[in-house]
Amino acid sequence: MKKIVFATNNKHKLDEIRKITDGSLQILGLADIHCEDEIEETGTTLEENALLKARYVKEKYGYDCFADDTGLEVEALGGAPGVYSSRYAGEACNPADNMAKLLHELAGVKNRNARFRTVITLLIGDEMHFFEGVVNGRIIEEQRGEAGFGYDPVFVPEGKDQTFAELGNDVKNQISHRALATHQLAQFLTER
Ligand code: ITT
Repeated sequence: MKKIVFATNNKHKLDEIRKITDGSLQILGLADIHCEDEIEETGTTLEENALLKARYVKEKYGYDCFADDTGLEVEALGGAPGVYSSRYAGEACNPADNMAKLLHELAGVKNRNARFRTVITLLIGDEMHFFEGVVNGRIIEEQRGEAGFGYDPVFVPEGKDQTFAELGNDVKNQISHRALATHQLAQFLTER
């Protein structure tokens, strides 16, 4: 069976793509190839960061590889925090700090439109492919819900009244930005 590496240490992401591809591909994580390096995300776009990670693995280990990057893009903030979502409130910050900063920046702002965007970069043979998943929604004024991670407690996806954190992982994983991008990748890989 063809082997491909997903340049992540995140077990949830690995489980998700393995489920979607339903055993038709052997998907290895960084731990499976004994890569313990911290691959720095120095890019200024999601595309660049995903490419940096995939290219690192392809060049150092020779495997076909894909990698992802995700950001929350808020319209009234010109697309911020975007590629800097995980460190919006500073390098050593946590999701609570990031959400607090976001709600502070949006205090009194009427336009609450935002979107989550995931980009996956695939390096296979000599080819490079990009896949994108987007979920539009809005930032509410307080945190609601316990599930999920990151900005989930303040993000209500379009067509719903509850935040991602209130909707829970099962619902979120069916409609999320990451799921949309991952499904496109999975379809590409399984048809190939
Ligand atoms: P990697 O090790 O795979 O790079 P990461 O935590 O950096 O994991 P991402 O690049 O996917 O994760 O996402 C960057 C940040 O964007 C993440 O730390 C969260 O703050 C936020 N984020 C990403 N996906 C999210 C989601 O589904 N719900 C809420 N916040 C999310």
